[in-house]
Amino acid sequence: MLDPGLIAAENQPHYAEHRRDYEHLGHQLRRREIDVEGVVAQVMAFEVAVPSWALGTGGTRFGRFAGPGEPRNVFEKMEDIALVHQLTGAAPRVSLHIPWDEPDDLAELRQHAEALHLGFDAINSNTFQDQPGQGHSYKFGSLCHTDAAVRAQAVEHHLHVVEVGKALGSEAITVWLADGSNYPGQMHLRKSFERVLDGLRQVYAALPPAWRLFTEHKPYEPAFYATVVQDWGSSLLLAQHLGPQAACLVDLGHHLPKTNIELVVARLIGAGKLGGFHFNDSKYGDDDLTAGSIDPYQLFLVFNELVDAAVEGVEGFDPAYMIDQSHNLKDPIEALLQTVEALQRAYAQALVVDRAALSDYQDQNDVLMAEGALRQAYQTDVAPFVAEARQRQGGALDPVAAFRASGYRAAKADDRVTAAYVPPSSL
Ligand code: RM4
Ligand code: MN
Ligand code: MN
Repeated sequence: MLDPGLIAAENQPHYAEHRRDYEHLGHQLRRREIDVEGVVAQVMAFEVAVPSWALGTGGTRFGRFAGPGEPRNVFEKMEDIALVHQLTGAAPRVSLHIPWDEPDDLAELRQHAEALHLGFDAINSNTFQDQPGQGHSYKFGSLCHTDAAVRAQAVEHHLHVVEVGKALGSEAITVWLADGSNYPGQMHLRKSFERVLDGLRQVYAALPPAWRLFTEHKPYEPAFYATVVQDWGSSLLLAQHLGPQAACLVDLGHHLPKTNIELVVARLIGAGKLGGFHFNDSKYGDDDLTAGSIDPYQLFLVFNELVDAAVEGVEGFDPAYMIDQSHNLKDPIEALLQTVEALQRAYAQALVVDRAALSDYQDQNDVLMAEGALRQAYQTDVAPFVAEARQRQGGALDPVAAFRASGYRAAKADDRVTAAYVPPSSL
């Protein structure tokens, strides 16, 4: 963590200018009858979880180009996440991947998190890789496998993940399965789904009452012909069969190009089954790029659906917000600071939509004006609101500048000198 005085000193020379920008924006929006203080308060309340796997430099199957001062273990990753939270005021929880970031001593990790004022969000299972010493291979699937012994091992892993989560204070498990096939005929398409559902029923039965189980769909990779949970329809079927504690997780990168993701989100909200998000952005597939870097309008349109549901008070609407990115080129901390800002910005833009006007235009079938209501909000530069929300929570007016000025990465490059951390995504 940084000395709060350092953040204040970074903010100070820019404060007067920021205030002018903030007042000016407020003045503009008051003319549109927007509750400016309400928007800032809602941005301040926005929280997103950081994945433990995002703090080391990521890689592809072609290689990995590590940066200096990377965290070497989950304890150091938590330190970096605490810094992201300190600078943004919006990242108070971590989403762990098991067994990638499973510590030997769970109580010690929980204490470490508490000392850093961090909590734990949904915990992730991993049956897409074989682990050393494992009895059965997941080469041909885990919960969908034809061999009952493999399926039992995969169920056992999920039960273990729930136990780890309980010890840390998580209240949800995210299940993304690589299960699928590469060639027509390889896998029975209908029965493989039934086997997955059967396995998830066993996991569901072990959930504590306050827990949720998120099913995460993905169209392809590593299965290149047919993935068992390939789309939101399959995910919704699972969640509906499992019961009220199950819901669907939307990873923005898990859609084929040009999929209307905001429509997927609206459908899941309508079905009472939107469990949460893995935020990122994508140009082609599961690219895991910085949220808002490729299609910020789509991100805004997704948040527009979320704000719409919140304003309407849709029953049971309580999605978990998480990031799922791979930082191959950018400094992971800087990429996360940029990500949080992009999410807050999309949220603030959605909050300044004139909803009453939009609704009237929709009723009147005034296509141009309805679209214009969304465009007007999207084209509003809400950056001063987001900066204001950050600095009111002790964060930085410009988080990346404050991070660079702090010398944190250089100091860690000196401290974290043993063997470089190898992220699982490069294995
Ligand atoms: C998958 C999926 C999961 C994530 C892994 C690392 O594509 O997005 O959510 O846990 O990658
Ligand atoms: Mn994901
Ligand atoms: Mn993914």
